[in-house]
Amino acid sequence: MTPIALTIAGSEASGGAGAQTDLKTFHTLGVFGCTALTCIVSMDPKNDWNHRFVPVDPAVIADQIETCASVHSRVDAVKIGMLGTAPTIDVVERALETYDFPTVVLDPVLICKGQEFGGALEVDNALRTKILPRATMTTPNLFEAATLAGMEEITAVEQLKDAAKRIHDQGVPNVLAKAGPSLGTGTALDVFYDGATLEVLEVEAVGTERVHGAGCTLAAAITAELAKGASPLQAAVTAKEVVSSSIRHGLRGNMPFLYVYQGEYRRS
Ligand code: PXL
Repeated sequence: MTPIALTIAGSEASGGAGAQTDLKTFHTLGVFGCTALTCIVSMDPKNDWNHRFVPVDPAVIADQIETCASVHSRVDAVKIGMLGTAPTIDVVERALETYDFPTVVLDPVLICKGQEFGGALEVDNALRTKILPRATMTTPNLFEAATLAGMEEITAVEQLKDAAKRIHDQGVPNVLAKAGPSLGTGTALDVFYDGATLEVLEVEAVGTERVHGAGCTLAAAITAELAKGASPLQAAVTAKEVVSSSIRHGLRGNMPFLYVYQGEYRRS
């Protein structure tokens, strides 16, 4: 049976990140994708590609999740991306309670370019208390890992390991704390922790510049692999390969950063 994954995420119109990226990643990994859009992001070419952010009415988010959960005989895994507002977090929390999906991967997108910092803090706290405890796996980047772990900053691998453990101890069974190329190791380095196994996962770094949509691709690939029955560690290893391929085949348009393309990844 074809595995099915749902992404609860924002639309990023260009196709470089968000729900569009999630669907492409699911497809490339042989997983049927469906969506519940939480917000519409339109990057502004007249204002440094700032995010114009419009939340979707919470009732409409609930409707979309209801549709996905009802149309398909089962949803094997759910990815949660950008939620963006406290009312969105509330409605997603209720849906997770109602449908009790077997696998939930949380990409804890904390701040989005263009969001007010004041609002962002409220959203961070709501994400931590209402969604994080319902996730089976989470994929924070360096900034998000430091925030969720209550650390000042993370500048070394040992600190990243510590952050992964602290986030695990908040009730998330599997944590992939991501540094990517940011710790200067010459590799793309992430730390996996599941309470027993602590693994430093490294692949050759494709570059060091910021890549739009890489984090979405990683979490979506993990979701797809978990939907197919992979273990969390194996899902993380495969997802890093998918991200490397998507960066290697990334597109360079008019934005000052590369954006990912998943379509050249070949399953072996
Ligand atoms: O890459 C984080 C991200 C997630 N979701 C949406 C986005 C972005 C970044 O632009 O727009 C909708």
